[in-house]
Amino acid sequence: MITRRKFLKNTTLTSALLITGVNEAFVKNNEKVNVKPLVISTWKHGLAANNAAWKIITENGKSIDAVEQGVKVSESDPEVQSVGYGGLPDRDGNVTLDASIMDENGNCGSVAFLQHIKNPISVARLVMDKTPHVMLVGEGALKFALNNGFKKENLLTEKSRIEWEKWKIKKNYEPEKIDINNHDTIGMLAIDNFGNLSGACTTSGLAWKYHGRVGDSPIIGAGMFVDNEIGAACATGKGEAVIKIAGSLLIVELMRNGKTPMEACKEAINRIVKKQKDFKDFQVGFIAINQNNQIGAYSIQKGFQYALYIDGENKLIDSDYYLK
Ligand code: SD4
Repeated sequence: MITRRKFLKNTTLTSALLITGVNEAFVKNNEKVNVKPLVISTWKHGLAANNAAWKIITENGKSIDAVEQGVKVSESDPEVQSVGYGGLPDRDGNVTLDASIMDENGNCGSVAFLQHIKNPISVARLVMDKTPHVMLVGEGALKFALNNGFKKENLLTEKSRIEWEKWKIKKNYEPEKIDINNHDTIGMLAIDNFGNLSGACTTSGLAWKYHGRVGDSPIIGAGMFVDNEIGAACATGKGEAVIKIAGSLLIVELMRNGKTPMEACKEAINRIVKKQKDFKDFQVGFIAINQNNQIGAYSIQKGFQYALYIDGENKLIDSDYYLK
């Protein structure tokens, strides 16, 4: 007889299969049994980020350290033009970054509209660990980073500068319509060997945005949210659309009310579809996990991918989507 596990191994991995509860943990006398660690993150560059996070998880590290170190890989990679160093600038040519992080105890930190710092996620972590606040923005966030030993750097790479120059000529400085191609934030969720959940989200935001624009990624509850009792979620795509429905909090609350991560991600996308008439013109994707080791992912448009590291394997998976 073919076991479910073998069947899954022999079958092309689709998100539809992954949500059926492949990795069930259960709670017995308040202790988690069969906890399976996992790392999940958005887009293809999530694969490299997952590797760094997984290393920490396998060394019995904490999920909060795993997600921080994981997304730092994308932030530091100049080829990833949607996150950190090398990110595409705003319409005035400034690379401005947003990031947030949240741990299993509900502690969180974020930075928004931060310039000149390559790894905003670590500044967000420091806001969480070292200040009585949750969020620092702009000049204040930069000052805080510099006071804590971060280096001021030019984040605009030659490649991104050239793209910006081309955009300026082509678009005549007209505000860009947010389309389905000009973003690729990394959001990452992880469960460690102790069954604890954490999340991180970091981005250079939408390319050619207005100077000073802040998206969903640093907004706790919009771009990312963690509740260790229930699960965690994060978002990618048009931040304005995600903020309007408080997307990540919505997903966690739907899971609290009994939805699986997949059902919850779908319902959040349905909410956008129902309330935002121009939904066909942009992309939003969500990923989510719960305390039963189930995962979910769903987007408006075709093309959203996520990277899942579980059972010692790191895979890129096509998300299911609304507009078929
Ligand atoms: C933002 N959500 O700033 C981010 C952009 C992005 O995948 O996701 N992209 O609106």
